[in-house]
Amino acid sequence: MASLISTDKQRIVIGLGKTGYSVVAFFVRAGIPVIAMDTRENPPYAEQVRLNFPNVQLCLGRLEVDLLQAAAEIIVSPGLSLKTPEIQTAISSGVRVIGDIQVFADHVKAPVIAITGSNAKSTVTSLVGELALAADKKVAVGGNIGTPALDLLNDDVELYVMELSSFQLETTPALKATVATVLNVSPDHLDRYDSYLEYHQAKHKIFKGCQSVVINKEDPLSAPMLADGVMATYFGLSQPDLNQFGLLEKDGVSWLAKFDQPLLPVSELKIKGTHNQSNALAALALGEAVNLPMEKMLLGLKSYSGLPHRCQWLRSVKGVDYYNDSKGTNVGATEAAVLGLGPDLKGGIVLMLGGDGKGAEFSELNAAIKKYVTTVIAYGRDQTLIQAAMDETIPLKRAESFEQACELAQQSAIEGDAVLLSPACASFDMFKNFEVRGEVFTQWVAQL
Ligand code: UMA
Ligand code: ADP
Repeated sequence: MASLISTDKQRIVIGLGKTGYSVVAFFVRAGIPVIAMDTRENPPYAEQVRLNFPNVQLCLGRLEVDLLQAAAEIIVSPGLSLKTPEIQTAISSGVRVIGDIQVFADHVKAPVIAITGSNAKSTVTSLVGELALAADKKVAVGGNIGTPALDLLNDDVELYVMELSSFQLETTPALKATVATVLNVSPDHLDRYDSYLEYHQAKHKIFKGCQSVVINKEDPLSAPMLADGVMATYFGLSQPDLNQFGLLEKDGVSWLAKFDQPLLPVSELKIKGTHNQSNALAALALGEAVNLPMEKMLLGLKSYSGLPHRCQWLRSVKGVDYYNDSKGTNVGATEAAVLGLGPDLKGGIVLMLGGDGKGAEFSELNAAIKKYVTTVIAYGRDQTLIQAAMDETIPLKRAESFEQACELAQQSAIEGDAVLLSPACASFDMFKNFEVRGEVFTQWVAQL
């Protein structure tokens, strides 16, 4: 691997979380000198670096501009914005600043499926991973979904399926994926970006140098400007045209289909909601782009039961279905969950909304809520913003704690309804992360 890196001059890795540690380990393995920096005195992986790589210089508590300016290259972790003044100074001095995904792209030898989007990234990434396994591929799945990209690099791997966040794409100027997709774009992370446009532009870096693209035909913001020779496949919930995946009605049965070819009845999917039909179609399109055989993919698709915390059905109590969609951390996700689950319910949805809205505009939920939601339960830090944004005709109850929100939701639901935790917010005001929020909800439902 060392031969691929042209200079032996000092790299600086900024951030000692999961990503930073994986980058330090990569450079150490390649024999490249590296300094690890973090704004924090005690970043999560400092101890592991001291223990495993005692020769790596640590620089903690602040970013040293002099060192940054003298570096051959800086590799920034996704949690830190490029707008950080010290990083800006280094960029102005002409130092190349990239992220771990660019290092990965520079060294990867097998085809890469690259997946981003405001929502559905993890679902589609894990699903494509399952489809590849069903097709007997040696597949590695990682990126924003959990395992840092550089930890996946291995000569035995035949296919990489990568979930990429806008934070990771910001620092990836030339990904050169085999196939790339932006599944959908709706506002998120507006506490980090100056504008929606800036966030959109970061997402679209995924298309740089790719061989083929998969486009959501229902979301114009997902479509790139295409260079000649780049093959495009489309997916969406309407009847598919040539080179498109979509839904086909045949003898009263709804099928996932490619053009005029029915592939699998929708009723055979374990993952529920129209948004998940869209996710399944996207996954098939991505798999096909790397030549996974359709028959094998359909076997994988039928057995895929989804990830926890994503519109996860928990149980039914007194005719009320409880769903954990704790990963619904922005307005677009919650809108999809409501519109996805609503049509199949006998009654309506009691929707639990709350947490840290990251600057989002909650009023964008009103249309979906009016269609399917009987009561909104607002809780957490931004509950006043949520209440102010909701249409006055929508019954809304405020809760002082998460437990009270659960109780109010239970009391508000009648037989045939669903209680849906899909907060449209990050969890950090009350919980360590969305997983803990989902687990607390799951436990509360279990004891009902
Ligand atoms: N930090 C500092 N000082 C530093 C460096 C980082 O305070 O010098 C802080 C950041 O502000 C952030 C935290 O440390 O709050 C973690 O940042 P990091 O870049 O070290 O994060 P990692 O542990 O390396 O995890 C990252 C992704 N985290 C982020 O983008 C914030 C993980 O996605 C990803 O799984 C992992 O790399 C492996 O690729 C998490 C995430 O929340 C799940 N992603 C966002 C999302 O999905 O919405 C984008
Ligand atoms: P991400 O990794 O992008 O956050 P996930 O697959 O974890 O995506 O799903 C997060 C949430 O996004 C789900 O809990 C659900 O509320 C919503 N969601 C799932 N599929 C879609 C879709 N196709 N379009 C919009 N929102 C979706």
